[in-house]
Amino acid sequence: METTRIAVEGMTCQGCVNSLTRALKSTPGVQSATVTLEPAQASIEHDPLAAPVDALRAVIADAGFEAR
Ligand SMILES: [Cu+2]
Repeated sequence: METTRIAVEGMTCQGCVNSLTRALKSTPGVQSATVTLEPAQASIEHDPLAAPVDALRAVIADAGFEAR
């Protein structure tokens, strides 16, 4: 497992935090995900082979936010 922190733009409320958390946690290879508004970021514990960083960034984009 590896922990990756990604800055996320576009989240405005707890609803955004919750939906992104759900999207990340339902991604195969992701063990846990903690999303916060302040600072606006996602901290993700993941298997880098099953869920590489590029895939995590794609999940964030698909959820409607911008990975920085
Ligand atoms: Cu929101």
